[in-house]
Amino acid sequence: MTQPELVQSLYQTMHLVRRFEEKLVELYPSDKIKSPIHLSIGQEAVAAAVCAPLNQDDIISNTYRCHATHIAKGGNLNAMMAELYGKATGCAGGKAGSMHLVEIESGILGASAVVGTTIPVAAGYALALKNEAKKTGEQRVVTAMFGDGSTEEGCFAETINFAVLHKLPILFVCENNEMAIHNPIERRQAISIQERVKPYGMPMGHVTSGDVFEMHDEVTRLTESVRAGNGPAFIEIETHRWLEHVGPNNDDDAPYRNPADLKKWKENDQVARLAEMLGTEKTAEINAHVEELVAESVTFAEQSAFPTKEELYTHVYA
Ligand SMILES: Cc1ncc(C[n+]2csc(CCOP(=O)(O)OP(=O)(O)O)c2C)c(N)n1
Repeated sequence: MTQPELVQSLYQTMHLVRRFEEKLVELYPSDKIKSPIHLSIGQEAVAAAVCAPLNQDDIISNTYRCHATHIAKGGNLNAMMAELYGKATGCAGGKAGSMHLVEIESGILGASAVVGTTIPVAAGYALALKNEAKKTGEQRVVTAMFGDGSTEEGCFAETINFAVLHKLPILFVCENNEMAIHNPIERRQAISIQERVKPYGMPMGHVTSGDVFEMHDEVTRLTESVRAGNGPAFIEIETHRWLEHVGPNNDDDAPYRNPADLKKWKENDQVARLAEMLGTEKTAEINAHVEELVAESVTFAEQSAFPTKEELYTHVYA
C-alpha cells in the first residue's frame, strides 16, 4: 500500500467508527438501542491501526468496548446496527447486544462484558491456529484486544505465560486509556504495564504519542513477527476515552477526569488530522460514502423484525 492509500484507508476506517458511534449518541435517547453502549469516540486510531495489517481470516477478540474493532476488522455494519436494536438480523440474532458483537466469517471471535475473559479464549484460538498451520503451512494470527484494567485480572498473567511457553501466534494489544470506569491507572497499578510484561521476553511495543501512523508501524512490525512464527508479541497503545465509561454522554466535569489530559488528546484528534492531510475534496467524497453506510445500517435495523418467542429457547445450553 502506498502512503497516500494508507492515509485514505486509515481515515475512512476512523471516520466510519466515529460517525457510526455519533449516530448511536443521536439515537440513544429514543430507546431504540436495546443495550448499554461503551463508545470508543477518541480511541478510533487504535482500532484502525490494529486491524490494518490483519487479513480477513486472521482473528480478533474484543472487550465490551468493541464497536471500533468490529468495524475496522470488516464486520457487517447492517448486522451490527441490527444487533444493537435487538433485531433478529443482528450479528448475534439480536440476543447479545453491543457488548457481545461476533462475526466469525470476518474473523471476529467475539467480546465479553466480563473484564479480561476474552484474553485466554483468544490464546486458545491461537493454539488451534498453530496446530492448523502445521498442516496448511500458513500461519493465521490472533489479535487479543483488552483495556489497561484487564491487565489487573489474573487471567492476563496466566495467558501471557502460556502463550510464551507454547510460542502461540498471538499479538496482545493493551488499549490503554488510563481509566477503568472512574479509576485512573496511577491509583490502581504499582508498576507500569511495560515493566510487568517485560520479564516474559516477548517482542514489545509502546506507543504513547497517539499518532496513528506510529501505531500502524509498530502493530505491523509485531504482527509480522507473530506471523513469522516467533511466538507472541505485546503492544501497549496509549489513547483517551472522550465520553463517559458507558452511555452516550460526555462527563468532562467528572472528578476522576483530568481536564488538561482531555484537552491534550482532543487537540491530537487523528480523524481531524488525517482529514486535513487528505484535503477537502477527498474528505468530502469519503464522508459522503460513510454517511450512506451509516444511514443504510439504521434503515436495515429499523426495518428488521425482532426475534420470535421461539428464539428464546435456541442457543441455550442449560
Ligand atoms: C471481572 C470483572 N470485574 C469487574 C467488572 C466491572 N467493570 C466493567 S468495565 C470495568 C473497567 C475495565 O477497564 P479497562 O479494561 O481499562 O477497559 P475500558 O473500559 O477502559 O475500555 C470494570 C472494572 C467486570 N465487568 N468484570
